[in-house]
Amino acid sequence: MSLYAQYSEYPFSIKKLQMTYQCWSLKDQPELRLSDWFNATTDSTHMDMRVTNWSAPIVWTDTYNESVLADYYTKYPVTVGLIVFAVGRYLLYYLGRFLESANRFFMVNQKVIFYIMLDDFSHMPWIDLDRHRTLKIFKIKQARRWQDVSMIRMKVISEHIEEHIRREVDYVFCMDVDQLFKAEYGLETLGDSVAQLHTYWYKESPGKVPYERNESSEAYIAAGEGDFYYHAAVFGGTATQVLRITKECAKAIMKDKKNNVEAVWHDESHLNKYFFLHRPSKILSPEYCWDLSQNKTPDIKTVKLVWNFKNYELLRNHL
Ligand code: 5GW
Ligand code: MN
Repeated sequence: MSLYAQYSEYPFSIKKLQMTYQCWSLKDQPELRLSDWFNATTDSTHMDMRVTNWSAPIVWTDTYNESVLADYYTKYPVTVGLIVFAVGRYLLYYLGRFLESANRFFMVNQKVIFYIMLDDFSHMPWIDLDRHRTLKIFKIKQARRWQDVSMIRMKVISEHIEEHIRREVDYVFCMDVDQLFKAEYGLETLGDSVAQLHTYWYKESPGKVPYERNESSEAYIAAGEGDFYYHAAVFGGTATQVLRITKECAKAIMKDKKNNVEAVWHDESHLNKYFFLHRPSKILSPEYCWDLSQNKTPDIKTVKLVWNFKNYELLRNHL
């Protein structure tokens, strides 16, 4: 009977077995040091933008050593989750091509679980996935206003990480679906908490970026404060950290709602406040989320992910 009780308390989980195994073998697992894989030496094109003043690496195309990373994660494998929302017309227009490109370029040769949050199972596109890739599909409710779609994301993500994702993956990314992978997006992007530099603002000083300036919002950042402006279309980290990020953002969003306040850039404003208070341990260059309609400057070498085109008429009329 007690055996049965134990069994039902700890249902079978591969991730748990892996964790147990990792505990046994933890002594043998050397930590991957930054200097082993990251080249912090600044060249003229990056204008001193390779390491932050709190010592977090800013990952650009020519800063990482792919083979060192591949060797390390072959010895100590990880599973990476990718959470994406696709509701209403975004499901029809973007999900298929987003997933096809992710299958091809996201964490090649690593174990990946795609978590798809959608509002209509019957519109789920059929995708041929490579080995090591799994899809999990969840149904969420249709939002009443378009602003709510991005706002409920934080809450829904935190609930799913808490309920199951944290036992299934080591690292997890959350991304907008209106994007396409264009080149390998790999192990160099993994870290405790990972933030994405925004294409439009990465060369601006903090005084000029669109942080929330309404003092009554939880997302408020005072003039002159802040480090970088981060794009909410990509963020990630360990499952534990992403749980913390999304929980805090969801809490702040709810608080604002109660006070009848809405930050101008919605969840992005709150994400920026979170990363201002809890600085990310790794930052991705704009090559990891580029807007192709921007002119490329010499610092943008290999674009790994781009914004997909938007037809606002078509996309937004339904909400
Ligand atoms: C629709 C109209 C306005 C705002 C958001 C939506 C919307 C967003 C939607 O109808 N369905 C949907 O799945 N989303 C999810 O939220 C997508 O994953 C989308 O990529 C993400 C953020 O919304 P975006 O991409 O319209 O936001 P921006 O900042 O890229 O314009
Ligand atoms: Mn988007």
